[in-house]
Amino acid sequence: MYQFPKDFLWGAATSAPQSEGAALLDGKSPSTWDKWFEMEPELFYDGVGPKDTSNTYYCYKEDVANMKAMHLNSFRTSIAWTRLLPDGKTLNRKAVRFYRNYFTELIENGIEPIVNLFHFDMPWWLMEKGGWEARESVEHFAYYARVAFEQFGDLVKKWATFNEPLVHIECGYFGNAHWPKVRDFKRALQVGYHTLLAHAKAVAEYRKSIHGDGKIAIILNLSPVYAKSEAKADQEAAQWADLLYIRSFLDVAVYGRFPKELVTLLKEADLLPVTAQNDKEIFANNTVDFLGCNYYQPLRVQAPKNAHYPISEPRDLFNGYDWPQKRINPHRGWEIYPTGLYDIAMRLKNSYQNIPWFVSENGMGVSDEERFTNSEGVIEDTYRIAFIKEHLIALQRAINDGSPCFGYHLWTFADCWSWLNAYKNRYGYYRVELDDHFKRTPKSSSFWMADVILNNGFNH
Ligand code: BGP
Repeated sequence: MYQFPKDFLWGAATSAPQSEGAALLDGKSPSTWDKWFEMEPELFYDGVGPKDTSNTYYCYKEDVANMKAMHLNSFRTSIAWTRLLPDGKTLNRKAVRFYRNYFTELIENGIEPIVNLFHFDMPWWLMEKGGWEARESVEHFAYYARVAFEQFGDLVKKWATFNEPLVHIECGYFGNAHWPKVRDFKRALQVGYHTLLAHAKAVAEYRKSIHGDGKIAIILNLSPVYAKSEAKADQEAAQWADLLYIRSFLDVAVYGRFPKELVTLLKEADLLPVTAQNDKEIFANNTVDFLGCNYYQPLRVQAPKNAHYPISEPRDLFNGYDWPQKRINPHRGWEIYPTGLYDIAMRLKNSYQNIPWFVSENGMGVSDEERFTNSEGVIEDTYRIAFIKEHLIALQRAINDGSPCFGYHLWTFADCWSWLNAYKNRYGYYRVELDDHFKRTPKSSSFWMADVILNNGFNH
């Protein structure tokens, strides 16, 4: 029997921009996603944009009832900044009503809300002023955080500031999957710096808030980094990837400072971001109470030819490297490697002060999932059950070995919209039918998971 600790949090995660819908209704102003879709709809899979997400703005009660039927005891979503403060200053009463109703509905059904503030959805008005590149975004975010804590802090006792800050930096400033889709390493570093400063300021706001008696976290995608070989060049490349992708976030969140090696390398290359005098103190005084760890797949690294550190095209580290034992999810192309979850769990225990943490996202995206529908109309997602099981086994081993993990959230509860991929890959315990009024139907994994939760574990 794979048994989990008492009071373990079993849940699922989504985000406001990926699930709510009502993208420009009831006072909400556009985020970068809403505007980008207006400009280039053809870039979004099947032309489905951010207004066609899974409609929870209208049917959250149905979702909560389904969560209850599955025995979930926790659930994460985010607040849309552009809904709560459409112009950055004015409180939108309709948003307050919506989120209070939503969180209350969860609580009354025995499901603890875990609420995140930023899930890649930069307000358009702020993007026009430079987005995270502009220092003023830090103050705007701190104000938004303060308002959110004031309005919902009596209901919500577990908060997160950012979801996967690496992703909006990487995809927006050294890739082209997020707005403003530029490729500029120096600008990316400035964006990263301001994001983390905004995180620390939001933590400070929480601790000052009248409702600040709960806990606050950041959610990081902690994909463990593995070098291709023992060769010095590959080891160095892995160290750089780890420094940039993992430690620059984890060290700030848990220790309140950037890794020395990173600062030295950036200084030598004249790439240090612009900072202000008291920033160091802000980082140092505002470390997190707990962490969320999103884990999908590891990073396999090999040294690029003639590498000089810092490498300002970080994606060069991952190109063209075929790991012979790789198991690939054929439906999404991502590697399946449950041991990675064990490794990161033990690293948090051993190198990050035994910080309490939970799996805030893990999951398996599958395209054209309707092909697995059985004669009773249920999607038989046995591949997802196998995926979750393997990851839970790795997680349980880490917990037995002392890693202080207190929960597991699947991405996601009901299929939701995903950025440029829209509904290409489905992740939910529940199917959402876009052509049939967003109708929800449970997949096999939801029944399997309901049993796991009831027993707080499972047999083989
Ligand atoms: C994470 C994000 C989620 C979600 C998930 C699945 O990085 O936090 O927002 O989208 O990945 O990835 P994708 O939707 O790209 O398949």
